[in-house]
Amino acid sequence: MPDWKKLIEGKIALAKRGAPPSRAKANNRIPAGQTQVKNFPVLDMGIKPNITQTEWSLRVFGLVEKELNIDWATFQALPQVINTSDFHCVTRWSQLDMDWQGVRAQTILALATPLDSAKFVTLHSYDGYTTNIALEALLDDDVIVAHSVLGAPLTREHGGPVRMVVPKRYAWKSAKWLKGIELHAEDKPGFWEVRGYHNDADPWLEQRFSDE
Ligand SMILES: Nc1nc2c(c(=O)[nH]1)N[C@H]1C(S)=C(S)[C@@H](COP(=O)(O)O)O[C@H]1N2
Ligand SMILES: [Mo]
Repeated sequence: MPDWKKLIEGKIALAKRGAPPSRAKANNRIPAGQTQVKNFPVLDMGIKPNITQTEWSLRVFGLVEKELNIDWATFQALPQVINTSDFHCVTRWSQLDMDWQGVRAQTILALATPLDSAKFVTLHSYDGYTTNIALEALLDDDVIVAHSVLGAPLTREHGGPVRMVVPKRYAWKSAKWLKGIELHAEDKPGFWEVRGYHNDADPWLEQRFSDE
């Protein structure tokens, strides 16, 4: 088992360490306090669940008209898109031009039909991780339930077989090893959000911590 306390403190220290001169770069794609990388770092809590395509399924539940349980074949049969976006981690790296391939979150949510009372979402992962996001933010065109990136299926370390990708938020909102999308009326802070990370996490507003 990972040493949770050490991992959590280490990660917060990384994210809080002295910011480089805080200004968005001229090309306007690297938000303030971020540095561009090209090696697609791996970040998580250290549990990397090994889920095969056969074992994988995605449950959409809570405030929906129709609860869904999507298996691999059903997922592959849904309309597939490629959306290229930039990926910003609160520990200060950004990787540009990530060509996420999969199904738009809005496509899956439309199948479940959210009730009018549904305003917030918890994403659930196979490693026990959770993160929260406003339903409206998940309905953006660029939010992808992804199975591939950079021309290949997602590796286990990057959240394969399937992860969420929310490009307009810091990457902790992009749940790896996705297994559930739960809709609520009230907001329910997730794993990092209860540990002081910002609820909204917009990298262009530098919403890193709720106390900043
Ligand atoms: N299930 C799960 N998803 C997760 C995490 C995690 O620990 N568990 N870490 C988050 C964090 S903090 C980041 S920065 C990104 C990193 O994604 P990557 O490892 O593919 O770069 O995954 C996010 N999604
Ligand atoms: Mo992160």
